[in-house]
Amino acid sequence: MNKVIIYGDLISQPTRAVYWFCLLNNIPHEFKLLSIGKGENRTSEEYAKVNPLLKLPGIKHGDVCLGESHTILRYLAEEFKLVNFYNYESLVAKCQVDTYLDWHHLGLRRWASGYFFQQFIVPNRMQQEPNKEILEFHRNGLVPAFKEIERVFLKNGENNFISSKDNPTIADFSCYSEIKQLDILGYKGISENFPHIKNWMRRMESLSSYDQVHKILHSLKNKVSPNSKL
Ligand SMILES: N[C@@H](CCC(=O)N[C@@H](CS)C(=O)NCC(=O)O)C(=O)O
Repeated sequence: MNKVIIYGDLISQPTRAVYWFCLLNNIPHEFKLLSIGKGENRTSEEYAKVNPLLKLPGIKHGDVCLGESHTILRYLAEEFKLVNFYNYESLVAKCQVDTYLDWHHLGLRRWASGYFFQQFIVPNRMQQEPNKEILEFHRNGLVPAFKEIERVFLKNGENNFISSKDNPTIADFSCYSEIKQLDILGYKGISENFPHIKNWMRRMESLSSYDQVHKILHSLKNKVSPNSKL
């Protein structure tokens, strides 16, 4: 069987989601690093053929080339018959997972990635001061996003995982990767105000291969200024 070639950079949330999913499920794969910092995703001729959108991650599996992490996760779950992670045999169960995946980009990622960009990328990669208004705008947007995750997706603790009562699905990997990133900024909003998300994160962290995928985030933690006002 062909290996899945994953093109990515572990600083990227959707790359971590795809990579973790492959490791956890023993999907035969090879990880090809394209450094976002060096702009390699935009200059590699090989990658332009895999994902013409030029964003990370992308995969090549035999002749199949895909971009967009949610498409990739759906593909992997179906191709490798991982029915628990995306129940393609039950239209309704599948739609419940899709509801989260469709909500994710504007519901959570917009706020979490905007906040990360101002607080981490602007000072560390662009050597500029974060824009306080933009930072505050994204930080405020996180609160309703977390409320919706607790109320709608975790059903205030009734669900152990994002779109299912008892087992993680592809939606959990996407959601976790986005939220975990806030940790390295010392963001305390979840531990202080969102107990259901906090408990769910602990459950995700007990899954195998967690450490391998998140090493990079722990190493970046040291680079965040201790004086940052979070
Ligand atoms: N909706 C896409 C988002 C992909 C995305 O925004 N990737 C970022 C990293 S998190 C990227 O490639 N940034 C580098 C660039 O735009 O050049 C997905 O889920 O895969």
